Amino acid sequence: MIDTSLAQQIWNEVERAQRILLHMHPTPDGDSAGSSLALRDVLDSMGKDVTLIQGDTAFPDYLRHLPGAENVEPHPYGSVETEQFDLFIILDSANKDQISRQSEVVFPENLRTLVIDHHATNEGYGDINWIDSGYVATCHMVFDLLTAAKIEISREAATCLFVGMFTDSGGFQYPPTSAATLHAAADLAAKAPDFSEYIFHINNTFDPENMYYRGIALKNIELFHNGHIAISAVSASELDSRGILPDQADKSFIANQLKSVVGWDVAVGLVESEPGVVKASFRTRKPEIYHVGKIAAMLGGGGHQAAAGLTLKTSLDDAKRQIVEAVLAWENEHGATE
Ligand SMILES: [Mn+2]
Repeated sequence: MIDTSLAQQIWNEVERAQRILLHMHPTPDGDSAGSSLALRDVLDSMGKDVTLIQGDTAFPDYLRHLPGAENVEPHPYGSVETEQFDLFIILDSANKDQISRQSEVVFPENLRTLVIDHHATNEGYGDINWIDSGYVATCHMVFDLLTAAKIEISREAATCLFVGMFTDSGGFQYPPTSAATLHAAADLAAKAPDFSEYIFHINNTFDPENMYYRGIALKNIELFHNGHIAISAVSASELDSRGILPDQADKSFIANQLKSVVGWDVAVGLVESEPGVVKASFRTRKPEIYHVGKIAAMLGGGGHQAAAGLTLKTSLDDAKRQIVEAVLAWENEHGATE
């Protein structure tokens, strides 16, 4: 639930602004794309001059059929003339790295910033911050914000919000999915009755290379700490050997597969996207013991209780060592026992 006075403050801010900037975070997911596309649709209907930039990453093919995707502009934050905007609404981005990693993110003095996010690690770096890790998706926050102001949600915006809620919750599985999540999803589904077609596209838009990666990743499983930590690491040369692009190496999928094994409490998919750069995806089957968002944050990453991400500028072997050490340090501090 959004606090009434905060909702009022946010809408006052939107009211005052004419030129509004929105972005997507690096490697955008359904929640980043869905929340920004939906808000773009709503603000556009309100007569605002809205610019939605794709940010660091090319807009991914599997999200390209989302309504409004054609309005995404192919710029990173660093190439935008930010002085021209009155307000930057920053969605689903736990820190400024999630705005851009290509250049330092600076806000010009005249630009008001509004952060809306559900990552527990978000410290609130905007002029106004609405951060609530009780939400499973930023799309649900946007839904509540619109509902609080009794703003009409179009079929297109409803589709985008539904998709973000569905994907970020893993199909309504992950905490903190609640009755409130399902009520919001039901309202959105009523406005966008063909939601399942969009979910089909998202789950069935693979390249052969996605499968080649999965094959290598499942072959490379290693266990640490008496088998409580399972890590699958795929090197840049292995990607190369099958013509797999780093974006086709879905390490979150692999981490989810690993965590399905009884006893593999912390599951990590590692991909060396280029020599010396390792990207990690964390999942846990015991979020009450291992807050992987906070564990990833110990190494400069971030995320949620049961799902998190991290980039390390090091070798694969050193990345494994750092991650295992971070999990052990977390256990020592929080008294995780078997
Ligand atoms: Mn999210």
